[in-house]
Amino acid sequence: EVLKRVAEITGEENNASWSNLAPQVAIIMGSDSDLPTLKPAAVILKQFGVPFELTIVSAHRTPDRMMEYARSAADRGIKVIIAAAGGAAHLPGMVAALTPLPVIGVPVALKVLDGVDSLHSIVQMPVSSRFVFECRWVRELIGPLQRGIPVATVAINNSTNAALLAIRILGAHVPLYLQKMATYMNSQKDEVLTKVEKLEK
Ligand code: RP5
Repeated sequence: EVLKRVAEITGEENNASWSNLAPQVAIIMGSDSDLPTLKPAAVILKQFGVPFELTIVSAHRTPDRMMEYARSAADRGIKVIIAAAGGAAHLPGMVAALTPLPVIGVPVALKVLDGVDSLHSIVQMPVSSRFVFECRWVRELIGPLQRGIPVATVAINNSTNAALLAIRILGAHVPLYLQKMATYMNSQKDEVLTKVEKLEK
């Protein structure tokens, strides 16, 4: 079912050749209505040849599934989680609280509030430094600056950047991904320089 979905959104009939590998990135979202927003992330991961899985995990509607999913992710070989949600977007923060893996949050814009609610829900992690520092004076000294459970939040609806960031994180241990990232960056540079040349002609 998941493979079918990935094939659907990446526009390819057969993903078996690469998706048979153990997924390194997990793309999860609060609802299937988030799927169009996550499509660019899936396309980028596919383009870079990064095996990923993609599914729906709702913090509010399937809390038990969310806990099970987040707690088992690292043991299943997942290295980075991209979590997207809209509105009261608690999924990325809750998942980050349940796994030591890096979590990248994608705020999804809904029809009201233009996604600012989602952005603030994801970026403003409210976990107190109390859990991190046992010593009271250290807590009081740096408490306001320290929070403890980070979510690397990208811009509203920007799942492309979420995927690129995930690949950079993986690239710390996989030189091939760094090479591919350098090539990707060069192609962006060339694209701009071509436009400059055209404009200045
Ligand atoms: C969030 O509520 C989801 O991430 C989605 O962005 C939003 C609306 O969900 P649906 O009502 O479309 O299922 O949990």
